[in-house]
Amino acid sequence: MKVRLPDGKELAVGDGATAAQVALAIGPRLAKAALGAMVNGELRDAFAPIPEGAQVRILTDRDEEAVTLQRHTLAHMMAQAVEEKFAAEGHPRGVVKLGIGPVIENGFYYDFDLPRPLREEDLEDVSRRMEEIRKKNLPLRKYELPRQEAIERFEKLGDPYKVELIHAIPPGDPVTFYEQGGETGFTDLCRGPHVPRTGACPPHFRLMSVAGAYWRGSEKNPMLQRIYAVAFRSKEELDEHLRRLEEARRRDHKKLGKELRLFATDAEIGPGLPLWLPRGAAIRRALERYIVDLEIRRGYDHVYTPQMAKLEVYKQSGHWAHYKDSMFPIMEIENDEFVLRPMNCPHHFKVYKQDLHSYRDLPVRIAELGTMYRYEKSGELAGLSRVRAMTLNDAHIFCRPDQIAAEFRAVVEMILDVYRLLGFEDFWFRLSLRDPANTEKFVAGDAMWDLAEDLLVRVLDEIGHKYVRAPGEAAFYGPKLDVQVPNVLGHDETISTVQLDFHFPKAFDIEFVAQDGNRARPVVIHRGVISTFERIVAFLIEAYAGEFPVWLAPEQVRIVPITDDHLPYARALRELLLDRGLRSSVDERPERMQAKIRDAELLKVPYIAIVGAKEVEGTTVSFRSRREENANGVPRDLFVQKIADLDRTRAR
Ligand code: TSB
Ligand code: ZN
Repeated sequence: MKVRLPDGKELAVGDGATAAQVALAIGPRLAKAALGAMVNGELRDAFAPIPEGAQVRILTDRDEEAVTLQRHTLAHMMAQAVEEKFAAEGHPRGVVKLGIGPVIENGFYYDFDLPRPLREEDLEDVSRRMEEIRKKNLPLRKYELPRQEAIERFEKLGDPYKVELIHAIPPGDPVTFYEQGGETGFTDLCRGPHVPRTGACPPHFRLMSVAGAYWRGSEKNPMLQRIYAVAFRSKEELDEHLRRLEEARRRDHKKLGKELRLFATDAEIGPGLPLWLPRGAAIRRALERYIVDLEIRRGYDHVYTPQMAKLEVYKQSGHWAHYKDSMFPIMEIENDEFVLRPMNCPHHFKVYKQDLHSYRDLPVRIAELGTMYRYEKSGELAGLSRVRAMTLNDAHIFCRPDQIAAEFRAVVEMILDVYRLLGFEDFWFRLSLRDPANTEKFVAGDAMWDLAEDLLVRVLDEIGHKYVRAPGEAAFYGPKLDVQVPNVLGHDETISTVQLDFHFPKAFDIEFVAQDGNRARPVVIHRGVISTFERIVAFLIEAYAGEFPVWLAPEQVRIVPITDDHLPYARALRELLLDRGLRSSVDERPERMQAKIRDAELLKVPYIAIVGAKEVEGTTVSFRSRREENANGVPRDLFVQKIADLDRTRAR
């Protein structure tokens, strides 16, 4: 048969030749270096038979794609090392049971059922054993077993997990195994792909942690021990990754949120239900004032509506049919059923419907800092960034079809203005569309979906912003534009969202009086600009590493009197700042000045005003700041004005 090579040439090989045999037909040097291949654009290992006429590119350790093969084999090597370790400790064969061991971003993990919990030292030992296995350069072999034989084999070994996995393999698919180091080595049920020998894996791996993980992610199943590891092709990449992790740990909003006294969670209140402490609340209030003022200036009408409603309205909206899994269960009183709202939309529709709107009134933009409740699984909760009680910077824009483009554009421009202020740079647009293969997740109506998608694409092209399509990520009621902002770890989070909706206006019989006097349907644009205050504050804590600009800092000035004699002057300065709406405090503790300064620095207060005899005499302030050079003897009024200016202009 023939295969096609990257240079366009054809190569004749035996029928059913494997990737390794193709490499050999090209040349012995390549055959030695081959780790796998890209076959018709898909990653395959050296054992894979190549189909007739396929496009083949042999991979060596110089190819980035090969790292996936290496990580996968490292996962097997880790399992082998764990088996060897427990055997060396005198446990009988079969006591180590294996769950799954997949490749993940930057590395791999493996789940184990073990006779005892793993400790830090165990990881070092496992890592050493992996390095030995790597140096032994054990060859890998792939083989297939009849399903029944495979099941019996694991039943004999007393491994219930693998038996379950085999049962989950679709009928007709082969049950395949990878073995390394012969029969006395290590064998695993596995689909592959892998490198052909353990020595082809890089030594640049690191076992990071052990964590509990339920078998198949369900609390009903036994808890296994998951070892996480990272692996890279070069030491530089590994070091860079570890450095980034360290930086992310330093900035982690859960850690900083505690240290800086911003927010807390309490086991008795419940998971995902954060308490905003005074300092965190100050940040949130500054953001709330900023965004509400901005929206009022841009033609939004702000409202307040309740955080619960009758179930009926969420049946009417389709939330109950399509969003029930994310809702808290029903509350019953006086023969009525109520739910906590998971979204604010129905409330805003009812606000719109309080008046009869003519075509001249549109667009009507109803906005709210809307508090809502979503049942997120406990395993998915993450500090402030994924919670169960949240307040969204929400709005629903009711507009005529001929106004969609302009409104959509205005929202995108507002998003860009806000991002400029906050300093977001590496964001990207995700056009979240319906999954055509899974339409029951979304409200019916192909025509509506097509129309809405076309519109979004047209406006995006007009604005000239690049976007990435994401099938399956749409809201159940329409396609949306999500703005993805990478966090310190480089993971994208959805901050803003703009959603086009032709569904709800019909479901809620929302109308306006058209020019010809007839009733017509407006279109609704759902949009959130700064996301929920929970998510944005989590994000900003990490982006700024806790060092908030003056306008957001919980405490803008810490006033440090050198001795008690200077207390009255310090308090007077605080009054002056208060008069300008600025946040400060006087450190009245009987501590040394240096200790007070250090504590203010630990709280990342942007300005520390030091007042002593000289300052009292000249009505001045001396300050320290991470933002600029320290200064002595600054006239008091000038200092207050400086802070007021930084606050008012929201300087970064
Ligand atoms: C924009 N009905 C629309 C609204 O009109 C809506 O609720 N859209 S949403 O479901 O996409 O949620 C809006 C934003 O809330 C998301 O883009 C995300 O930034 C934020 N968000 C969603 N779930 C959570 C959560 N569990 N914790 C914190 N923030 C969340
Ligand atoms: Zn909405």
